[in-house]
Amino acid sequence: MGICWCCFKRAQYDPLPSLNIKPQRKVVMLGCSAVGKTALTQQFVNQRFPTIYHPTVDQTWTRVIQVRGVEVELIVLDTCGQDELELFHSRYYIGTHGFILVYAIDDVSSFAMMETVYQRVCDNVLYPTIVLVGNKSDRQSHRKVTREQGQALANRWGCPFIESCAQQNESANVVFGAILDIILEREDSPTPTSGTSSSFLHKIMGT
Ligand SMILES: Nc1nc2c(ncn2[C@@H]2O[C@H](COP(=O)(O)OP(=O)(O)O)[C@@H](O)[C@H]2O)c(=O)[nH]1
Ligand SMILES: [Mg+2]
Repeated sequence: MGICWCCFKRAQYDPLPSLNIKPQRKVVMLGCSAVGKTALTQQFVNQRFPTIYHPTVDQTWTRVIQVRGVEVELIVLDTCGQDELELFHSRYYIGTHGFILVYAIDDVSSFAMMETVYQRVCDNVLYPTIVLVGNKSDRQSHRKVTREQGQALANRWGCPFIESCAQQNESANVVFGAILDIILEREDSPTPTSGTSSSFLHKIMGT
């Protein structure tokens, strides 16, 4: 059971002994199958890259992560993929704080699908918090979607854009760190804006 962010911030200054209750935030991995949703999730929660490909049934994972000096239990719902959009369940958006939309840079149809998935999210959530991820950045010689195309889409949505390689642990940490940072940033200043300027992303990208 999570506690709200305001209670948590108050608890930071509370002299009562720690109850070791961490605030929880939930994020959902969305995108076509085989783009690397599970690989990114596994790299983040278990520090390993899966060697066998299993088309995923929806699975939930958790990991405690420290962002902005705060320990948060991040719940990650790794979905089976939205190749068929009727597979867009209410559990994808009910109680969800952030959405990680993943395509593969070597698969143009997975990039095209991002628009449809985004619309589906927006149909159900007002001002959703999103990070757009172009995965498989190691497959440069097979690249079908340019970095500029990914960035342009993210600019249009007003969300951060990251190219990742799920084989690298650091890459997965950047993706999940970014979404959590934006979630917390928006909770601190809840006025919705079209753009998102994550200080975490500015820091990691040196901007
Ligand atoms: N080269 C490369 N392969 C990846 C990467 N991420 C995932 N894969 C491979 O892509 C396939 C699908 O990955 P998976 O995570 O299961 O995709 P999902 O269906 O979106 O969950 C698997 O064979 C993975 O090993 C990546 O960053 N680089
Ligand atoms: Mg999967």
